[in-house]
Amino acid sequence: MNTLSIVLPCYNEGSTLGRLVDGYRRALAGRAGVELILVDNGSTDDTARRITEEVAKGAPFAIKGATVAHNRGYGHGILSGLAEAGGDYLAWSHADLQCPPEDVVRLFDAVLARPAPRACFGKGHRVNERGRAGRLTRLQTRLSRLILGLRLEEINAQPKLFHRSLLEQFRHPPVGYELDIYAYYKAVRAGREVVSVPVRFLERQAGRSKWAFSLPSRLRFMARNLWYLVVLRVAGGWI
Ligand SMILES: Nc1nc2c(ncn2[C@@H]2O[C@H](COP(=O)(O)OP(=O)(O)OP(=O)(O)O)[C@@H](O)[C@H]2O)c(=O)[nH]1
Ligand SMILES: [Mg+2]
Repeated sequence: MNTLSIVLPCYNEGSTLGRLVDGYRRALAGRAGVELILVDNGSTDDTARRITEEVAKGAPFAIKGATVAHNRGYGHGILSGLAEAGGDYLAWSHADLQCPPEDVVRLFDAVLARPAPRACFGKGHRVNERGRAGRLTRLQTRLSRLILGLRLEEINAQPKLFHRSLLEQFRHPPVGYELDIYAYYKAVRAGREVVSVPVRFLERQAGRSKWAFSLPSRLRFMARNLWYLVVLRVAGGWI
């Protein structure tokens, strides 16, 4: 049996954590060989306590917590969770109720249905209209083609899922949001088949965006993304 570890990096998601884990309890009901890893990514709210509570409640699958004492970024949180993962296949998704838990299950099945699942890179592909955020995503796709010569679509769409052999190729993964493009880029460079499933990126239900809360913050995010594409262009073979 192919086993799966799902990492959810949680940064100040205490208010919705119970609902998040309940969603996974429903989506994963009846699936064997799955573990859920909830990472408290140096949160300043009650996320750590909520994770402890959810782990104590248990689930019909393996559930555990991981802790990052001081926040160093989204990517660092995911990597900390992956370090604790025991599954053959590894996945991550967002922890703020914007990414339906069922997506991970559908993606896992889509990857396993391919002739060579170990050589696949699974990802969500957001199909709902997302206004300005959607335009930024399309711009990012065009820039990645221009700078890297690769067609990387819907780079930040969740979930991401791949065989653990790809993780062994991560030499200098970034600690920020760039981890999504890094993993995707590594997979495409390694000739992995990209398997996409259509997903909906839901409206934020609580709290506020950690990056898209003002025009300067959006511009900073874009500039960082652009910079990282250049980094991959120059040093992609070594990192
Ligand atoms: N920004 C940020 N997010 C983190 C971090 N660690 C984990 N996350 C999680 O990453 C997910 C995405 O962050 P968001 O700020 O919601 O970004 P987004 O979903 O792309 O943007 P919105 O549509 O504005 O919500 C959330 O579930 C966060 O809890 C971190 O260090 N920084
Ligand atoms: Mg979000």
